[in-house]
Amino acid sequence: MSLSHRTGWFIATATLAATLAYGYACTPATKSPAAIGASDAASKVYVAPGSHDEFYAFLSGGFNGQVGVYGLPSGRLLKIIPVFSQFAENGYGYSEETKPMLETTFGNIPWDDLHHTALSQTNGEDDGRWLFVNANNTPRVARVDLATFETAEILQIPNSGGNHGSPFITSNSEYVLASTRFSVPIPQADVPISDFAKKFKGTISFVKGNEPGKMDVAFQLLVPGYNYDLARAGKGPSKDWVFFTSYNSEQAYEKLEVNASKADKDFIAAINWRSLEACVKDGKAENWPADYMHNVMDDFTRTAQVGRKQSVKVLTPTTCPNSIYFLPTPKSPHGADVDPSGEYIVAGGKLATVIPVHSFTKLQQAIKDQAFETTIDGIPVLKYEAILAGEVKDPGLGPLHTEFDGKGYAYTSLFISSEIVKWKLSTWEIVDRVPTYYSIGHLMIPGGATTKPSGKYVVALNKITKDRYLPTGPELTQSAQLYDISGDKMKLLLDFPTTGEPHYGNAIEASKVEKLQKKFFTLSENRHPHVTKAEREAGVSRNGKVVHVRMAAIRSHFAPDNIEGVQVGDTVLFHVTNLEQDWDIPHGFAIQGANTAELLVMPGETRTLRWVPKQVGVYPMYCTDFCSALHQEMSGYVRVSPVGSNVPLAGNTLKAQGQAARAAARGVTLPTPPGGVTGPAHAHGAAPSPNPR
Ligand code: K7E
Ligand code: CUA
Repeated sequence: MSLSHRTGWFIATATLAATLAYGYACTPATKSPAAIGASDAASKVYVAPGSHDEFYAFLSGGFNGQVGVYGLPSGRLLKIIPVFSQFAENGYGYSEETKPMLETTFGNIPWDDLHHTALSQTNGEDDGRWLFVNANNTPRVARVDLATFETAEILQIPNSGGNHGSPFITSNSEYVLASTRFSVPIPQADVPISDFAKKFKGTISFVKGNEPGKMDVAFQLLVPGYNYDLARAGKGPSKDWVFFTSYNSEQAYEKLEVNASKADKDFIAAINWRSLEACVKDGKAENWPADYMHNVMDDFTRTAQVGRKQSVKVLTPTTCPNSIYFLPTPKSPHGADVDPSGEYIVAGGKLATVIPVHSFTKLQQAIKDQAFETTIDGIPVLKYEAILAGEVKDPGLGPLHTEFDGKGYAYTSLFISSEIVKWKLSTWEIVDRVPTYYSIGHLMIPGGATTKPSGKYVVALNKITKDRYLPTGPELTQSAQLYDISGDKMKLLLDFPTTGEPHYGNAIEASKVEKLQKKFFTLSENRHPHVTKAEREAGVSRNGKVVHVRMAAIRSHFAPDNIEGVQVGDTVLFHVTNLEQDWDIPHGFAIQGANTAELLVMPGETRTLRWVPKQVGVYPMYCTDFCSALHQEMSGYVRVSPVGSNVPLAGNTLKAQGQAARAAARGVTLPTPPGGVTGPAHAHGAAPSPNPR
């Protein structure tokens, strides 16, 4: 590269770095909602009461560790799915059944940072079965089942220091990708940080994702100690390849802001996963010791099972040659996105003044021609000019991410200049640009990551909200914006607030997901060890200091609803089974002084709340979900006696009532605990009506 070219880069970089450091430079010219009349825009996002949205949008929650589910075009929030963080609303991560989902080799981690989403694909199209998401901080990948909208499985990623370039997916869901953002000693070791260049490495992991309950790290590729940022799998002709951006090829380990921004170009790593697979098959991978967990929600006990794995298959660029190439890419690239045809690989060089686009055809030719600049740790570096399809000139400041409409156009987010630019693939000319409010990160088109984007809307996922909504103190809601892209010009239709900080998201035609919906769990299939399948099975039992309460919940009572004989310091486990077999009838459970969350129990499932009473007294418990006209009656009491008290353990279950009745018939008087909790005259009545509606 010529000296003047270098100087140009340097000046551009210095300006951009200053802008990055001192805040976003955007000053919107106007606050008015772009060039479309307000009522026109309103009618385009109006979904009449009782009607459904056309798309489900799954937006990552960033620092809340959750996924927000929204309807598009209305922007209505439909659900929050907890994945890597505890969720007070339904007791996820607090109940005994769900706590193990958050188990890692670092212990139970009740929160994480969730950045990206990837819908499962068949033949390059979203199929609506699963949503994969990443945990950035303590590296993990999770599978959310879109029949239940629940986290079904979490796999920890070993040999990783921040799982950012994840969980992008190959076109038949063969692999879910995971790369380490921070290079670390691999395997982990006590080494001086200044040994970075010698000892620190990156890994790129290929996770088997297409068999429910069986996620696993199929193999890892050891790569130079850079920061691996984002990824995309190829499609069509490039479907056997994956593309990862990297930055910090300078291998800086301090003051990265300056020291990792020096080189003109960093790299996109182009990796042929078929060739890696073949190397593994030929026995070229080494088994390295590793320690990572795999937590699976069992479909029948509805309890998470924790598995621990002790080794991982590792390949290197030298043990598996011709499987990885570096594509020089200006400058500290962030996003790497592949167009629907699979030909173009678009980089978001966040400090670059152009948007570089690589050609898959040229890449293949360059490999054939050995058009290599150099080789790094066994990885050929291809010549930039040999692989470049084109550059989008003057796109704006801070290009990050690109999505596609399937009609030959690409849409790139520009963080610093707060805008989306629309440009034409193959001519690279910019055809439109719109402001975003403000500081857009990712953007998302329904199906935009697939071979068949819908091309109707683009959603801007913004970092800064400022004046867009009523102020709410120092912390403002995050902001998404919906633009109509069906015509030549993008039109802003709607702002809607989001939970957490959405990084990426996916949207899918509602019809693909709607038809898979599970309405309740089948009670007869419930294999929870403490299930109560009918009221007469409810009961209380003691095992040392542990009291098990098998409790039935059905409109509008608990059985038992009076419990005596619990002592201060006991661990009381309320195993609450919801006996309902109907859609949308959860019951809740709370007891005074419980220092875990409340439970929300879906029809047919069992959930357990742990309660350790600290003081004597009589404590109310109640249903927290307004389930019926007599919901307020759905309550009861637990009596707590001092340690060593002779109050017998008893609950007023049908079983207890039956025993009392049989004893009375034989002329025997059973010892009745104070309060008469075994008395037959209880409000449940004698007739065991299992399902009063
Ligand atoms: Cu926010 Cu994908 Cu984590 Cu870009 S990342 S903005
Ligand atoms: Cu059950 Cu309210």
